[in-house]
Amino acid sequence: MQAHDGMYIDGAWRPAAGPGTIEVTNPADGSLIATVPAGDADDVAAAVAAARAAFPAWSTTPPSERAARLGALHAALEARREEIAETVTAELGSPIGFSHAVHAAVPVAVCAGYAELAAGYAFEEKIGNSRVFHEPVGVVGAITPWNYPLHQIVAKVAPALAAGCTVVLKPAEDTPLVAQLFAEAVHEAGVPAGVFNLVTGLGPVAGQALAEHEDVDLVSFTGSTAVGRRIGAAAGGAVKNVALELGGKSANVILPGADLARAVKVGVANVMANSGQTCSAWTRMLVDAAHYDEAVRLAAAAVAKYVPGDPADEKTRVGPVVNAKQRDRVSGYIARGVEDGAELVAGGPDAPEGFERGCYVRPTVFAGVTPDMAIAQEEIFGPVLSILKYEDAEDALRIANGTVYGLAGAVWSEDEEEAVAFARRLETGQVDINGGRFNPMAPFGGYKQSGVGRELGKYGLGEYLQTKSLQL
Ligand code: TXE
Repeated sequence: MQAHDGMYIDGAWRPAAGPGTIEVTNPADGSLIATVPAGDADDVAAAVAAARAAFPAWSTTPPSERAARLGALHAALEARREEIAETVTAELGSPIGFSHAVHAAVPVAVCAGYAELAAGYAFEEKIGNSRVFHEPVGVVGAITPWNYPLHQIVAKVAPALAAGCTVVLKPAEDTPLVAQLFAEAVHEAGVPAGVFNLVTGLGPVAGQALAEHEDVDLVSFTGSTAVGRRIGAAAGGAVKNVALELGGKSANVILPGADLARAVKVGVANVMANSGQTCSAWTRMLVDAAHYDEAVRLAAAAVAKYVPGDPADEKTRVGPVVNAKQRDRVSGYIARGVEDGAELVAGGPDAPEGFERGCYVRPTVFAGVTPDMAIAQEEIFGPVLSILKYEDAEDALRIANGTVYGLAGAVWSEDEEEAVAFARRLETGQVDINGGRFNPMAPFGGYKQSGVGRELGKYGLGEYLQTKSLQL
């Protein structure tokens, strides 16, 4: 696959400061796809300097003009949809159908939403005798993961640009190619030099240098809780703004009387999508005692349809996980579930037959899971579903809220109002009611250790603004 051998800094592709490289591999078979430069602190410094120099002009560019650039960026991404889907399939291993429907389509929709929002946003308001201005925070350091690689880039860069901020992006080392495609689209959209900059590199080197750079005003990070905690602590020490989108262990609560067949089918699909590498995945299914055995039977039947396959094949529904480290981590959790006494209904810790060469994990369902087990508490980030039994609604609530995370969830009931009332008591940032659809403009973010701040829509834009009041 074609790759740039430099960094996109100040409107041009420039050679990296050092000689380091990152090999990008296809997790389906381990083959080398491309090599990109591994940036270091010098590349980060050059990118931050470019972003700082571009800030005065971009922050005072009329919002309508910023919106026009976002509209052009949307068009440039739209034109690359095919290439985006193929690139994500190659570097992440996501099935091509899912890459088209989600990895390409969602960021395009989010970008369109921000073009519209930027044009109409009230950057100034009047409160009594005060004029209140919402002003851009400054230079943003965006650090993104590999699981929804373009979506996570767009969810940070589009609102930052709409707000009038300038950006340095450090994408995940597993998926730098789609980030390069994004930089091409930014360039084509006529976004002025220095407003957006890309530094590919390793987390502990380029990522850390960006997070700790003293001329970065806001760090927006999506990734593991361990790294997020470090970034949050460093930002706190430097009195810097920070937005963190971290892990999850979301509950799918099926209340008695719900459409069980549909709730289980959608619940299984939710966990298998993207090989379970979704921070908001409903990895714990909670079912009442009377419907429990039937739910387990339905889940076993549903997961049997997720046969591992070649992600480039249109018919494949589940591909590999992103890399060998993730594969070993996920199969380690599956082994741990068995050791802890959970009942393996489908799948297991070994690689699926015929797929030993790639980073494949067997789609797995556990029954007999109790809330204290590691597989019910920790983020696995693979195609692994745990089914837990609850006694009554209060018990379901206790189990659902009984983890350190609070990112997402689902509630199913024949009575929508009952589901809404239950959802209001979940300690979590978003809940899907009876399979409600993803809304790219609704706020997304975590309660508890799932993060700080919100992404998407006007709340996402607000993260990149600071407020000034003038009393008249
Ligand atoms: O994440 P990392 P990893 C969770 C998921 C997964 C686990 C590990 O449970 O199994 O994290 O994944 C950059 N300073 N999520 O190891 O390391 C890194 O280069 C600054 C949930 O891939 O957190 C990448 O760009 N940056 C999640 C980004 O952080 C650093 C998505 C994420 O990588 C850094 C991904 C450092 N010291 C994983 N170290 C979600 N919330 O969706 C790494 N990075």
